[in-house]
This record gives sequence, C-alpha cells and structure tokens, in this order.
Amino acid sequence: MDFTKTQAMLLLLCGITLPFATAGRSFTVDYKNDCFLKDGEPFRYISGSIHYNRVPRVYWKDRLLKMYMAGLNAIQTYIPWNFHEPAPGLYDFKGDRDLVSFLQLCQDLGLLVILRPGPYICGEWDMGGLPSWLLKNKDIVLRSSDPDYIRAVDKWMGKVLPMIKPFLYQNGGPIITVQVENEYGSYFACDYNYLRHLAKLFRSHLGEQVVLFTTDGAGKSFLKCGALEDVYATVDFGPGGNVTAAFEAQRYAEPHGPLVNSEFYTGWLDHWGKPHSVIRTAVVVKSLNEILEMGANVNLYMFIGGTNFAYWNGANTPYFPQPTSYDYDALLTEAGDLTEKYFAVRDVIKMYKKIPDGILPPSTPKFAYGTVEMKKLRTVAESLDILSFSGPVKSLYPLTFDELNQAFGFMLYRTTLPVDCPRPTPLSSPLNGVHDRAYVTIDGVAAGILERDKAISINVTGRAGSSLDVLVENMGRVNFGKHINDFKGLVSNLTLGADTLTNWVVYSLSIDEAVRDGLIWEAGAHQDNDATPSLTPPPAALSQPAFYGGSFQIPDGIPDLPQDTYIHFPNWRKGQVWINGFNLGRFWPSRGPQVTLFVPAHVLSTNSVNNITILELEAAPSPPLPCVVEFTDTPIINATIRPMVPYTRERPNLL
Ligand code: NDJ
Repeated sequence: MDFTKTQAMLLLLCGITLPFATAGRSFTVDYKNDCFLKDGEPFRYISGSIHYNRVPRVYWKDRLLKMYMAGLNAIQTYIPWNFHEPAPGLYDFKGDRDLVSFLQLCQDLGLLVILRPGPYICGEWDMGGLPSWLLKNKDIVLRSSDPDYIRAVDKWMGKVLPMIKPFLYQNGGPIITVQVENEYGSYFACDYNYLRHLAKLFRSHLGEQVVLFTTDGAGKSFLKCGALEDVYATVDFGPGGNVTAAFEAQRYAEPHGPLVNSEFYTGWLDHWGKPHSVIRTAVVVKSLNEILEMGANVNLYMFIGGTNFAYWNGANTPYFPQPTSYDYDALLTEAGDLTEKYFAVRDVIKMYKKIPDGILPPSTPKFAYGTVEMKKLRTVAESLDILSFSGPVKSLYPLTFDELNQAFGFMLYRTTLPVDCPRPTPLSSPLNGVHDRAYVTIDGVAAGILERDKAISINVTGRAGSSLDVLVENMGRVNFGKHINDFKGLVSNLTLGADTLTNWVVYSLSIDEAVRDGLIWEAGAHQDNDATPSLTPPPAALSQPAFYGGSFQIPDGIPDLPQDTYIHFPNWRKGQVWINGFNLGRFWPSRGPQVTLFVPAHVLSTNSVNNITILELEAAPSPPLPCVVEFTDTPIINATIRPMVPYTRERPNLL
C-alpha cells in the first residue's frame, strides 16, 4: 500500500512528523510494462557504485557531485558489517562510518540510492564484509541458516535496518531498492531457508513496501541458488559480451519486470603480484550503449573505487590478496579525478537522458611535497612491551588471531629451536597454515619468509635453544568463494626438520594504537642488533621487521595546502604506513602492481610537523641507497618496481 496524502494528514493531525515529506511517494516493480514505477511513473535508473567506506568522508560530496554531473540518477553502495561492528555489540557509525550522513548527502544532492546491506557483500573487502569475530565458533557455516550465524545477523540487521528505514523512498528518503545478500548463487551452500529468512527479516524492519532484490551472475546456474520467490532477481555482467544473452538469463528468473544489470564492470580488481587490470573505454562505452538502448537499468561498478585504507582489502583463492588501491580503472580514479572514461560514459548517458547543467567539480589538485628522510626507530622485537599491552599468552601449539580476539594486523609467535641445526634445516608449514605471511628471525637475525600458497618451507640454521620469532601478517581475509572462513595467524603447526615446534609464546600486537599514541616514536633509541652472530649469514638483503620514522612540514606561502599527494617507497620492500597515526594501508612495490599510496590531504597538518611511521617487514633501503620516502603528484598503480639491492647475492625466492 502506498503512503497517501490522507495518511500524511492523519499523521500530521496526531502530531507525528516524519523526517521527510512522504506524501504520494512510491517505488514499485511494474511487471506488466517491464519497468520500475516511481510515484506511479515509469522509471529507469542509471546508477554508479561508490563505497562510502573507501572514500574519506571529506570527499563524499565531491565524488557524489561528479556522479550526479555525469547524468546518474542513483548511486549504489554496500554496507560493510565489519566496518561498523568491530566487536560483538560494539557499533561505530562516526566519521567515515557515518552511514546516515552519507545517505542524507545523497538525498541532498538529488541522487537515489540502491542499498546493499549484505550481510555478506563480497566487494574485495575483508571477509566480504563479515566480521571475523564470527569465527569464534570454529565450525560456523557462514551465509547459511547456521543458528550462530543467524543470531549475529539478526542482531546486526536489528541495529542497521531501523537506521536506514527513514531513508526509504516511500518514507521520503533516497533509497529505492534494497539488495538481499550478494551473488548468493555463486556460493556453495545454496540454502534457500537462509535467503528466505533474510527477506523476511528485511521486510520486518523496512516494511512490506520495500523493493527487495537479489544480484547474481548472468547465468541460469547462478540464478538457481541466488534467486528467491518474491524478491526481484537481477543480474550482473561486464562489457564486451552479448548483452541480450545476459538479460535472457535474468528472464529465466524474472519473465517480466525491468531488466537490471546491478554490476556493469567499468574496470576490474587487482591482486598483488598480477598485472593492473585495465578495461578499455571503447568496450565499456559500446556495451553500456547496448544496455541503455534496451531500456534496461544499469549500475556502473565501480564509478569510483577508492582506497582499501588500513587492512580492509580482501583476497581471492588460491591466496592472492588485493592491494591498497581500489582504483578499479573506474570512471573516477582512486583520488576522484576525472578520466577520459568518465567523459566517454557521460557522452553515452547524454544520448538517453538530459544531464545536469552546472559546473563539473575539477580533479582535486595534487602536490609533490618531495623527499623525507626516514630513520630506524626500533625493531618489532624491541617493541613488544609497547605493542602487546596485555602481555603474551603461552600455548603448546600456536594460537590463531581469532582465538586471541585480534582481527587485523600482525601477531608475533616466539619459541626456541629444539635441536641444533648446523646445516640448513627445513622450517615448514606442512599444512600451508601460515595465514598469510611470516617473517622469521633466529636470535634476532632475519632467516626468511614463509607465505601462504607460495612458500611453505625455508631452510634455517641455529643452535638448540636459539630464539625463533615468527611475525605473522594477516594480509586480508578471503572475500569470495567457499574459503571465507579465513582464520589468521599460524593456523597449523610449524615443523623444524622432523620435529613439531611447541611451547609458543604468542603476542597479540596493537600496532595501530601504539602508532596513534606516539609510543613507537617516544620509546628509547634503537639498538642495532641485526648483526648478532649466527651460524650462517641472513638471506641476502633481509633484515628484521622494524619501525622507521620521518617528519616533514607543509611549506609556507603556497596557497591551498595541504593537498592530496602520493607516497612513493623507493627501494623499500613491503610493509604498512601511517601518517599522523592514520593507517594509509599496505605498500609492496617489490611485488606490485601498486607502487605509490594515495594520501588524502585531510590526514596532513599545516600547523605542526607530519609524522610518517613505516613498519618495514623485509628490508629498508640501506647505504649507499638513501633511506627516504618521496611524496609525488602522480600515482603509480600499474607497475612492479624491483628494488635495487646493494648486495651481490641473489635475493630469496620470494619476490
Ligand atoms: O558482487 C561482487 C562484487 O562485490 C561481484 N564481483 C565483483 C568484482 O569486483 C565484486 O566482488 C565478483 N567478485 S565476481 C569475484 C572475483 C573473483 C576473482
């Protein structure tokens, strides 16, 4: 039933006011005429994806305006559950997580919203948006009717759906449709009761009028487990294929109703160690034109990709994590810049609808602040007192991140060598249980790197009783497929030769808190103990994981500073970087394709010095190479730069 003027009057008489004017507003599916109806009139959306969680809040307006000026009448976003509920019952909707303000901004700018609250979202986001604390139940079947999973979903949806209810179109807001789950037909579980439960849950919170939909790959096999009675089935497909055939797949599930491509790929995702994805503008433009010509609804995925700041990237299997940049070769760059693809797509849209008059916001200026010298502050091993507030936990076998309630980052596992290893002896993870990368040191000397699906064994030497440190990095939880129960840390035993290593001391590390509180900078001077004698020298050019610091000032006398910039890591290997405590993400220029990291201006300060903290995991540049980072005005996300190594020996086989 639509909300009528009479009902509005009645509410008014009873003194009840709704935040928006609601009279006469309706959004429905017209099965007779194969279209949507907005306020009773045929309606077609041309939408674009923006993930508010990948764009700093200060830039939401700029990006949305650029979307509006391209002729879009809607945007599409996910709600990543793990971004908002870091621990069970602990909610965060402030700052960059202020979902309600984002929806309000869309409303203010005249953009409708297609909302995808998951609970699973995929989206190259850590664990597809599911909070890793769900893994406390080791046997949980995610995305199914498993009672433990459903209990957590019900609670979360009971929190978030009432927040968005006032923003539904029929309630006066911008949200026209709400997606249930995400490409469920691609998941092994095929649990219809789970999808039914979600649809019922969504309706119980949002009302019977809400238009719910599902999205699946454009093939019968996907729609089989993805589509559900009474929930509108849509498909997703990229450019370059047969548009008519793709929509025929939708017709298998929805013989009538509007044609909808919920994800038309303007670009594609990247993985560390693989070439940067590029989708040619001409291909995008051609298929988009075909879609629009058919009168279909379309969402451009992504319109702007943005950034996986901090640790938010996901991964695919076999294990390939996604980089920090989620540029996606989309219409706006990671930094929101206009591209040639933007203008070409706008020209296509122009053929089908009037695009707004007015001034297009220009690309945001970038500034090359230059070179900053970096100094070693201290190694991770030297910092355990400030990184591990609650102290270590002792355990016969290694414990996972999840068992110690640590979601992201790094954990240190310490034990001793049980036997003398005068000759190179395999230190192995026979079950491939290093999730995801381990930096091994023996008596304070770097001994090698283990890596999930890539290097399950290294040779080490040492004496019985030598201290063995294994710093394990969580490189991002799998976000797609049947391996999303992605436990982190040492998830199975390590062996040394024929012996299983036991009696571990496990340090949960709060690196972000320590960086934010300035503890790493305050702590005493670094003792250079990388040269501790050992039986054999370390593998070439590896050193202990360590923190480095450097400072710079924004120059005076130049108007409009600070501006956005990119940080470049000449001859650095792999690590994490913070500026003024803001975690910019992972850098890994030695693997690529991303080489520079986006630094949004709002993390920089003009009033005081800006502090850069780097955790370098493999080796910082060492003499004669300068130990510097450089701020440039041009991104590099499509290259792999091999570091210059100032040694003649071969580098380990990891790069
Ligand atoms: O719905 C998914 C969306 O969230 C569909 N995609 C998108 C790719 O950008 C994104 O994850 C797929 N992801 S098919 C799986 C990629 C496997 C390499």
